[in-house]
Amino acid sequence: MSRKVADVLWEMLANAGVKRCYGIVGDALNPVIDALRRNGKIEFIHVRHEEYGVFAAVAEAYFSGKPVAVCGTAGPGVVHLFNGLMDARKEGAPIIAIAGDVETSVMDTAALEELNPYKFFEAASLYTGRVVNPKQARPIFNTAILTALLEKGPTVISLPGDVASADADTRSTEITVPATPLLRPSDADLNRLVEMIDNAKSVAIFGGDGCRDARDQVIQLADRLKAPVGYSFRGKQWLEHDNPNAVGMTGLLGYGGAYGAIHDAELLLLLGTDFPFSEFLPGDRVKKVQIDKNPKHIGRRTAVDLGLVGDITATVTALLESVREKTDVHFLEKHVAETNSFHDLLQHYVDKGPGIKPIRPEFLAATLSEIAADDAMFFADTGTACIWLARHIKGSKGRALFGSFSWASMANAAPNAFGAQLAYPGRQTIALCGDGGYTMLALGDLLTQVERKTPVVQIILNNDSLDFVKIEQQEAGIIPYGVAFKNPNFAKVAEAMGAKGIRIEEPGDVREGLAEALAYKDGPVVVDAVVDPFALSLPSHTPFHTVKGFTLSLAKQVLSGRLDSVIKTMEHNVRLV
Ligand SMILES: Cc1ncc(C[n+]2csc(CCOP(=O)(O)OP(=O)(O)O)c2C)c(N)n1
Repeated sequence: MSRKVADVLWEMLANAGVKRCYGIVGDALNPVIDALRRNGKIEFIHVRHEEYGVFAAVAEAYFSGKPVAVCGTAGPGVVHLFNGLMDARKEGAPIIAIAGDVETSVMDTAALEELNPYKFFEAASLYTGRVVNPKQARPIFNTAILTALLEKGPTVISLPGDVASADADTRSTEITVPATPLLRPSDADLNRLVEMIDNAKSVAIFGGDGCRDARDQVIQLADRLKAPVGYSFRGKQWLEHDNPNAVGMTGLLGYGGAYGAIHDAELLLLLGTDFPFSEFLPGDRVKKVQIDKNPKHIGRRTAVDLGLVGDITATVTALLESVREKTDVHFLEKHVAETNSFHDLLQHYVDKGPGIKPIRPEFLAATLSEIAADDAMFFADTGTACIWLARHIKGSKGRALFGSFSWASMANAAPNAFGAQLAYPGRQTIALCGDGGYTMLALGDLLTQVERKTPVVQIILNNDSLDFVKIEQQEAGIIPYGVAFKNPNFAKVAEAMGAKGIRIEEPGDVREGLAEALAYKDGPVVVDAVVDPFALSLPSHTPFHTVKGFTLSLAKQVLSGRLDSVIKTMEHNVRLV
């Protein structure tokens, strides 16, 4: 049989390091999947929802740095990929989406399932190629693969069935991934930075995902400068653990002395971060230097005094050659002490947890962190799970923490953990899921995990509500509305679907229930944790309007006869301070 366009596709993807393709096939993709089967080097992961497949691929691609393929067909199946591809774009995961397209003979005729891929994918995709002629195959596949890998994001290959099954025009399926160049500022710019640092009485560091490979260098720099180190959610896993200068996070999920440190410093170094909450960053009173390998990040969240383009590892390594050691530890010690006292405060519900019913999520998360493996991979749904991950799950050299941190989609955690389990079999992959998120997307694909016997631990924070939104509404001074629902017993549902189900209602059962889940290796586990729906969480630095709004909401609820809920909220949270 002659080589088809679809054969070239898989051969090139395999040569670029793709190991898996997640998705759902049909119509235009039938010749494509037939070629995948013939090829034999790439595993097809048949999911029940295309979006689930993309979230799984995102976790694999983000952690492995290798490209991962996803597929959907045609119009509606392609549409289901979109939210996941936005996530890939925001989280920086190299994903190549193969989008089944209508036959070339009916393009632009409003055919059944027809979708203009250029328009549709514009917001998500870094590159979209539509293959209408076999001669385009090699250059389009090459561009899609390299763009995804080098720019770290999603690309789309829109492939009509007739072209996929046409004879290929090329014999070559080689793909050369260029080596990453060393990227750092010029010596003159580095000298300016050294001068600013040497002249500053106090320096703070705030780091993001760009510090991923620069952990040792940043910690060394912080040590040299006696600088407290705060971090974004994406920076936490690289900069928090085993770092005596760590002072926590700022922002809505914030904790510790990070907010104080970055506002009180004379000079702030923003390293590899595009932290989006400008209101939590200092204004003109603090001198700011931002270093990022993406020039578009410089100065967009807060005005900076110096912007340098460079990879954090290369730049900080160069900096360390000439920056002078500081000796005054006063500033550092103050903010580390503040961080320690905040940690004590956070321990309140952890320590009291065994005696409080409904179960406090803080206690659940802290217990999980304590008993999980040193190389466990944790994933949090957007929602309150993020708060507990940020504040109570401890990172380590071998651990991984991930979520839809920059795109902030619901329902990412279970598919993330599934993808991570396929990529890193044997490691604990643990999803902290919202009940809203789990029932939105993850439940159907529990069947995929069951079929594959994938030992993913998914812990559902069963609070009968879209709790995070309830908090948002309270903060805005709105009476919570449209956020309550009734859940089934998820453990029973899981058992009925062929998974292991564990329901935890008693605080005294938390440790044992979680340990049982982590020890189970024969397939997926669903832990149905009935947690306190009033486990309200305020950020470490709460802007005035937040407190005012929250109080306002309570007042409005009293006036509208919802005193019971007010009392419960007060009862449950006043103890925090
Ligand atoms: C796909 C999507 N829809 C809506 C939102 C807005 N949103 C953010 S958090 C949240 C609530 C999440 O509720 P749940 O999953 O039950 O978790 P909880 O906060 O209760 O822990 C919503 C609706 C979103 N981020 N993503």
